[in-house]
Amino acid sequence: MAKETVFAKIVSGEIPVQILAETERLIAFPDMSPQAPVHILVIPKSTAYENVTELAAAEPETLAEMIQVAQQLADEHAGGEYRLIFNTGAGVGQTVFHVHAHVLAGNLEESSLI
Ligand code: DGP
Repeated sequence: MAKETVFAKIVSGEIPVQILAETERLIAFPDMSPQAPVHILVIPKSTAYENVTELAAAEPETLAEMIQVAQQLADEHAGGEYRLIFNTGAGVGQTVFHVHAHVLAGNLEESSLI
Protein backbone atom coordinates (compact mmCIF):
# COMPACT_ATOMS: atom_id res chain seq x y z
CA MET A 1 0.00 0.00 0.00
CA ALA A 2 1.46 3.34 -1.03
CA LYS A 3 1.68 6.06 1.58
CA GLU A 4 0.61 9.62 0.87
CA THR A 5 3.15 10.91 -1.65
CA VAL A 6 3.70 13.95 -3.79
CA PHE A 7 2.03 12.07 -6.65
CA ALA A 8 -1.19 11.72 -4.62
CA LYS A 9 -1.18 15.51 -4.41
CA ILE A 10 -0.71 15.72 -8.18
CA VAL A 11 -3.62 13.31 -8.74
CA SER A 12 -5.87 15.33 -6.42
CA GLY A 13 -4.86 18.60 -8.10
CA GLU A 14 -3.30 20.01 -4.93
CA ILE A 15 0.00 20.29 -6.85
CA PRO A 16 -0.70 21.56 -10.39
CA VAL A 17 1.07 19.91 -13.34
CA GLN A 18 0.78 20.07 -17.10
CA ILE A 19 -1.39 17.05 -17.94
CA LEU A 20 -0.09 15.46 -21.15
CA ALA A 21 -2.48 12.49 -21.15
CA GLU A 22 -5.36 11.40 -18.96
CA THR A 23 -7.68 8.42 -18.82
CA GLU A 24 -10.09 7.20 -16.16
CA ARG A 25 -7.22 5.36 -14.46
CA LEU A 26 -4.03 7.27 -15.38
CA ILE A 27 -2.41 10.64 -15.80
CA ALA A 28 0.85 11.66 -17.48
CA PHE A 29 2.86 14.82 -16.86
CA PRO A 30 6.43 16.08 -17.42
CA ASP A 31 9.09 15.05 -14.90
CA MET A 32 10.20 18.13 -12.94
CA SER A 33 13.87 17.26 -13.40
CA PRO A 34 14.09 15.82 -16.91
CA GLN A 35 16.90 13.37 -17.68
CA ALA A 36 16.18 13.23 -21.42
CA PRO A 37 14.79 15.53 -24.14
CA VAL A 38 11.40 13.90 -23.53
CA HIS A 39 10.88 12.75 -19.93
CA ILE A 40 7.28 12.09 -18.95
CA LEU A 41 5.86 10.28 -15.93
CA VAL A 42 2.82 8.04 -16.31
CA ILE A 43 1.09 7.18 -13.04
CA PRO A 44 -2.12 5.46 -11.98
CA LYS A 45 -4.58 7.71 -10.18
CA SER A 46 -4.91 5.01 -7.52
CA THR A 47 -2.65 5.55 -4.53
CA ALA A 48 -2.78 1.86 -3.64
CA TYR A 49 0.46 0.67 -5.26
CA GLU A 50 4.02 1.55 -4.30
CA ASN A 51 5.67 -0.12 -7.25
CA VAL A 52 5.11 -1.91 -10.54
CA THR A 53 5.22 -5.38 -8.98
CA GLU A 54 2.25 -4.57 -6.75
CA LEU A 55 0.39 -2.96 -9.65
CA ALA A 56 1.03 -5.89 -12.01
CA ALA A 57 -0.29 -8.37 -9.44
CA ALA A 58 -3.44 -6.41 -8.63
CA GLU A 59 -4.34 -4.53 -11.82
CA PRO A 60 -2.50 -5.88 -14.88
CA GLU A 61 -4.91 -4.01 -17.14
CA THR A 62 -3.78 -0.69 -15.63
CA LEU A 63 -0.15 -1.62 -16.28
CA ALA A 64 -1.03 -2.47 -19.89
CA GLU A 65 -2.76 0.88 -20.23
CA MET A 66 0.34 2.67 -18.87
CA ILE A 67 2.33 1.10 -21.71
CA GLN A 68 -0.27 2.09 -24.29
CA VAL A 69 -0.18 5.67 -23.00
CA ALA A 70 3.64 5.63 -23.09
CA GLN A 71 3.51 4.65 -26.76
CA GLN A 72 0.94 7.35 -27.49
CA LEU A 73 3.14 9.98 -25.79
CA ALA A 74 6.21 8.79 -27.70
CA ASP A 75 4.23 8.99 -30.95
CA GLU A 76 3.17 12.55 -30.12
CA HIS A 77 6.50 13.85 -28.78
CA ALA A 78 9.34 11.72 -30.15
CA GLY A 79 8.64 9.80 -33.34
CA GLY A 80 7.36 6.67 -31.63
CA GLU A 81 10.52 5.31 -29.95
CA TYR A 82 10.91 5.36 -26.19
CA ARG A 83 12.51 3.80 -23.12
CA LEU A 84 10.34 2.81 -20.17
CA ILE A 85 11.77 2.65 -16.64
CA PHE A 86 10.12 1.58 -13.40
CA ASN A 87 12.43 2.09 -10.44
CA THR A 88 11.48 -0.44 -7.79
CA GLY A 89 13.17 0.16 -4.43
CA ALA A 90 15.16 2.95 -2.83
CA GLY A 91 18.41 1.10 -3.54
CA VAL A 92 17.92 1.52 -7.29
CA GLY A 93 16.79 5.13 -7.05
CA GLN A 94 13.06 5.05 -6.36
CA THR A 95 12.23 8.22 -4.45
CA VAL A 96 8.44 8.41 -4.85
CA PHE A 97 6.59 5.34 -3.59
CA HIS A 98 3.58 5.64 -5.86
CA VAL A 99 4.16 3.49 -8.94
CA HIS A 100 5.27 5.50 -11.96
CA ALA A 101 6.72 4.84 -15.39
CA HIS A 102 9.47 7.10 -16.68
CA VAL A 103 8.95 7.54 -20.43
CA LEU A 104 12.25 8.69 -21.92
CA ALA A 105 12.74 9.61 -25.55
CA GLY A 106 14.85 11.70 -27.84
CA ASN A 107 18.65 11.50 -27.68
CA LEU A 108 19.34 9.41 -24.55
CA GLU A 109 23.15 9.44 -24.71
CA GLU A 110 23.34 12.02 -21.91
CA SER A 111 20.61 10.40 -19.80
CA SER A 112 21.60 9.39 -16.28
CA LEU A 113 18.67 6.94 -16.25
CA ILE A 114 20.08 3.90 -18.01
P1 DGP B 1 11.94 7.88 -9.02
O1 DGP B 1 13.36 8.24 -8.72
O2 DGP B 1 11.84 6.73 -10.02
O3 DGP B 1 11.12 7.67 -7.77
O4 DGP B 1 11.36 9.14 -9.80
C1 DGP B 1 10.58 10.14 -9.23
C2 DGP B 1 10.53 11.26 -10.22
O5 DGP B 1 9.49 12.13 -9.86
C3 DGP B 1 11.80 12.12 -10.29
O6 DGP B 1 12.39 11.99 -11.60
C4 DGP B 1 11.33 13.54 -10.05
C5 DGP B 1 9.83 13.44 -10.21
N1 DGP B 1 9.08 14.30 -9.33
C6 DGP B 1 9.12 14.31 -7.97
N2 DGP B 1 8.28 15.25 -7.48
C7 DGP B 1 7.68 15.82 -8.54
C8 DGP B 1 6.72 16.86 -8.68
O7 DGP B 1 6.21 17.45 -7.71
N3 DGP B 1 6.35 17.20 -9.96
C9 DGP B 1 6.89 16.58 -11.05
N4 DGP B 1 6.48 16.99 -12.25
N5 DGP B 1 7.80 15.59 -10.97
C10 DGP B 1 8.20 15.22 -9.72
